[in-house]
Amino acid sequence: MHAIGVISSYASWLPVSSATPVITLGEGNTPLLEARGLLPPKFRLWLKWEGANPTGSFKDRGMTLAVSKACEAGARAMVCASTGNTAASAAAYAARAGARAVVVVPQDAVARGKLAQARIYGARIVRVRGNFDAALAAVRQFTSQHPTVALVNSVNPYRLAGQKTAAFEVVDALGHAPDYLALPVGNAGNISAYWRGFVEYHEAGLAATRPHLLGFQAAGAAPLATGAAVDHPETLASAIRIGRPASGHLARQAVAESEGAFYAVTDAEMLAAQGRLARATGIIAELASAAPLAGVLRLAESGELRPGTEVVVVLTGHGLKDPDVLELHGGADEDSISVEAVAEALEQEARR
Ligand code: AN7
Repeated sequence: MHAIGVISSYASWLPVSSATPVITLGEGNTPLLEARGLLPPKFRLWLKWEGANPTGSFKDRGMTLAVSKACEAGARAMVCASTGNTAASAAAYAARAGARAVVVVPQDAVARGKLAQARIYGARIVRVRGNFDAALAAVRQFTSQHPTVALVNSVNPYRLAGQKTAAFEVVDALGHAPDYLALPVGNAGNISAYWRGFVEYHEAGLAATRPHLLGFQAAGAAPLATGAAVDHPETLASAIRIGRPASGHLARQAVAESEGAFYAVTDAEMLAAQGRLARATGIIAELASAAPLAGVLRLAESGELRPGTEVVVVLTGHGLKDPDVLELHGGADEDSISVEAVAEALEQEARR
């Protein structure tokens, strides 16, 4: 039978039973696309396109499991703090489950498309005068005292269990683990989940090796790259504007075990990589998702990345959610012309 969604596709690897209601929107099974022309030919670059998930980000992999398990346990409402994508995903899966969602977001720091998603899915949106870290602390405090309200941030272990399926898909698609896996790091759940997935496949004999994990943060919000918590994280990549990552300990352990590293990239580097990606591949990834691409381009240039290696860059979310960032790339519309003048304009292009 054709499996729909990550729970049915990878049930034996997940903490589910016949008693678990499967709340799915058909997440996972996302494309692994080879990208030529971005790195020199001595590297092999693959893009794991997670913007192809139902709400436009990798969060759906963990949300299907977190919401399914919350429903199994009888929870009536889902709550999260979010820089945007978790809010959109929680709201969508709660809608699918017929449950309430309450999302707590930092005011003026969430991409417009993500907020619009949460709104149309019917979530209650609570905007706080504070950053993501403060919002997460508030919802953790509340849910610890209210067991019928499920906390669906990645501190919920079901989130990481669902998200590890992306590592399984990478190995299933390539037939082996890549040399390097590069991804953006914010609250540090996803990098920890990938590591778990690679370790489990390796232990089961389904992959001979495990990749080196390369975690990329925004320079103004880089607690793991610098080793110090950030009180006032700042970056245009609002998804990863996080100063005190809740899963920082897991991520540090994963990067150490994999013999990988954390790095910081600037907003300018991310913007350049976002534009290059779109022109070279036809993919619009969000700014945070361009962080690992920017970083890998830099490491390949500086010689830190061994030639002959295979690299997977995880593009975690869809760029269309954040039109304000896309507009920073310029390219304003030309003045309109008469219908009669169209032929002449096309003629010019045809001669180029
Ligand atoms: C596109 O939505 O934290 O290191 O609240 O949206 O697992 O946190 C989003 C994070 C990378 C970082 N790429 O992943 C939220 C939130 C995108 C993201 C990350 C996020 P983690």
